[in-house]
Amino acid sequence: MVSSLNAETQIKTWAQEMGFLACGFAKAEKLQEEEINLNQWLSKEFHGNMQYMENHKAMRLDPTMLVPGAKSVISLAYNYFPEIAQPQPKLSTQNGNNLSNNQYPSTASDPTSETKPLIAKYAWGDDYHRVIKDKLFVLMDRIKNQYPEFEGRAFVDSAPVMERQWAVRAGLGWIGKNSLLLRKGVGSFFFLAEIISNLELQPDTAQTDHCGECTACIDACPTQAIVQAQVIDSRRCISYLTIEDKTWPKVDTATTTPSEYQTANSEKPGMNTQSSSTPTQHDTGQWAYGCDVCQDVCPWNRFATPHQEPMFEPRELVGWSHREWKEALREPARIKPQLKNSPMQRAGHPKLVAQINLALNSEPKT
Ligand code: B12
Ligand code: SF4
Ligand code: SF4
Repeated sequence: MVSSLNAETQIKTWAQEMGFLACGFAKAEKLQEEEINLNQWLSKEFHGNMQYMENHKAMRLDPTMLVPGAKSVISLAYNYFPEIAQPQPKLSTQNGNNLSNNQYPSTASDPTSETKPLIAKYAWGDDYHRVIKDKLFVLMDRIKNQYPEFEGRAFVDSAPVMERQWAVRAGLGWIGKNSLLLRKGVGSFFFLAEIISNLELQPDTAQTDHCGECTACIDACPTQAIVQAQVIDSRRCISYLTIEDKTWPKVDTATTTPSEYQTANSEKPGMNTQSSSTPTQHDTGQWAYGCDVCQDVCPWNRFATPHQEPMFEPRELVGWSHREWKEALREPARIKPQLKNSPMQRAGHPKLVAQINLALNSEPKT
């Protein structure tokens, strides 16, 4: 049946039916201003050892080089905000002041509960790359059925695409001071994805910035990784250290206590744990995989509502107590099945185990 809706409304309706939180369109063209910022970011080595961020720069800045004939970027958001909360560490500002209660969103639960490894919410369920890509393929089939001239390619955090910049242009939200895409009335706990296509679609209007005078994310970041509004020095970011940096933690922590760990690292050239430029294990604290602090404190995330995606339901390990983790570490066969199809596999098993040990030995911040 041929629909009477125009292509833009039709695609947005399908996206909504398929569970996407938002969908918008941008003209596929070179990102001019972003080029300067990307170059600055790379020249300051804020990407650490994420070598892939240096690659394919021309494609990263210009979707028509990635997908020849591209006319539009269809930008989509998919919610991953969970219904339940893991106990969070007590958050404090850079000055050591505890954040007032009204700076805790509804997700941040009892800060005094026993120490357990914290896992970023995005990684609680099945790997989003697969889950969302499958949905994008279904959406592309529907578009193709109705618009046979349609050609396109689907992306989810998997290619040189500046996803947040496209989401801004497509009117999905604005880039917060924590550098994440925020959406009014929603927050930031969603993934971004794109279909780069040859369809000419009417671009949406970019939203204005609604951070205002707020600096909660900058103040709460445990490692001062937000070096200025919207700019992350990945080398300091717990998310980078615990997911991307294959040289972190620096020693085999499986048998090392936090104080031994500090001593071992301070003896290594270039790894003075007291240095202001290198985060210490105390900074990663209870975070064993990823970090949500700059999102948990964001007032816009008080509006987050739980996702409806069965594949993002949390694995058992998210709820393990301190004791259960200790038992699992003595019996690694218990951990492996928990990691099947999990985004946490990105860290690799030995790195993950080392980080779990660190987290178990860390004191909740007071
Ligand atoms: C590399 C990367 C990281 C790195 C670097 C983070 C970063 N902010 O760049 C690390 C490993 C630290 C990371 C962590 C996380 N990530 Co990440 N990451 C990416 C990835 C693959 C590329 C991002 C990128 O291009 N960075 C390069 C910089 C230069 O880009 P940029 O920040 O947009 O650059 C702008 C600003 O820095 C600014 N800027 C730079 N210099 C200057 C200078 C001045 C003067 C000014 C004014 C501005 C400015 O302008 C730049 C361009 O316009 C994207 C997926 C993708 N392909 O886009 C996911 C992505 C951004 N990550 C995502 C997520 C979920 C996370 C985490 C929340 C995961 C977690 N819980 O642990 C954390 C959040 C940390 C944080 N606060 O950013 C989501 C974000 C969804 C959203 N709502 O925004 C994405 C989009 C993946 C996805 N498909 O959903 N990530
Ligand atoms: S993810 Fe954590 S460490 Fe990284 S910028 Fe946000 S609060 Fe800081
Ligand atoms: S915490 Fe405040 S400054 Fe940071 S992203 Fe949220 S609204 Fe913007």
